[in-house]
Amino acid sequence: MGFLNGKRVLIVGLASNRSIASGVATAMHEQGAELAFSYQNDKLKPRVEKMASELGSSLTFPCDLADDDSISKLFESLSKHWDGIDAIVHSAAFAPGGQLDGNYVDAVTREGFGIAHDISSYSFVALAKAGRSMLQNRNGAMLTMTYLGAERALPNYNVMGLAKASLEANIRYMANGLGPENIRVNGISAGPIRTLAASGVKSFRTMLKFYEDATPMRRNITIEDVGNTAAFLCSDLAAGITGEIVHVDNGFHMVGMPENLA
Ligand code: NAD
Ligand code: 0WE
Repeated sequence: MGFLNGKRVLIVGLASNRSIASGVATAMHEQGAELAFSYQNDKLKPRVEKMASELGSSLTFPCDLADDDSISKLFESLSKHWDGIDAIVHSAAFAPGGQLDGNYVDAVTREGFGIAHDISSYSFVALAKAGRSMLQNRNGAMLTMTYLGAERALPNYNVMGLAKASLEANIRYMANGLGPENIRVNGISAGPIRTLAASGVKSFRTMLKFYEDATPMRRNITIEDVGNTAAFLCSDLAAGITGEIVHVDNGFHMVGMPENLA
């Protein structure tokens, strides 16, 4: 028995057991949720099927967030198994290689800007458009993952910072548009975690060390930390929370000067 008992949750963005989506899925499973998953491409299919089955789910469907037909098909397929969805978790982002390296003004291109905003922000409302009828009139919830780079300029995060700023505004407008249908929309701003999306980021090691030293909790965030907050935000315990962005970052975002430098 858990606080998500009887809830059906679609999770978009599972790629490995290090994915934030994996922490979310595990926490939600622990709280009694029934899960379904989408995967980006055939390469990820077997991995996602295996992780799903370990969480008691046989519901896995392909979905490329760049493609509206693919998104429609996801909900068409899922509707053959479920008559409704209680929550959709969006845990995906993408900017083309080269965008997240070096001076922002040099690195950004019109194409890179477009793709980053398309996959990392538009896709969240695209899921809402396609999943809306299945979320209606059942205390529905939507959740996405954002990062401090939306609020502050950070080295190398570059155009992804703009895309996350767009995603955060998207959360507020979606919350406003879907509230009358009893659907809540929230975001988690997670601290840095070593996932596939973080691999190859040059300054990542340094960044993890900087966070560990600067956060009031003196440690880095885990996918379990993010997963537990995600489970709460998608549950009826969070019934009064919408349009909100919860920082799950051990307090990093609110520190002015790190204590270890004083
Ligand atoms: P990850 O690599 O495990 O997950 C990223 C996911 O995005 C993958 O499953 C990938 O398949 C999916 N994706 C990318 N393009 C897609 C497309 N066109 N169609 C469908 N799926 C697509 O990395 P992660 O760190 O777990 O990232 C999940 C989310 O968390 C992202 O939104 C990321 O920005 C956010 N986030 C990550 C961190 C961090 O430090 N890792 C911190 C804050 C927020
Ligand atoms: O949102 C992210 C990462 C998103 C991401 C990562 C990649 C790497 C591979 C988007 N697109 C791509 N494209 C690729 O080709 N994070 C919050 C993790 C992250 O990424 C950084 C960070 C942090 C933190 C990049 C630079 C600086 C910090």
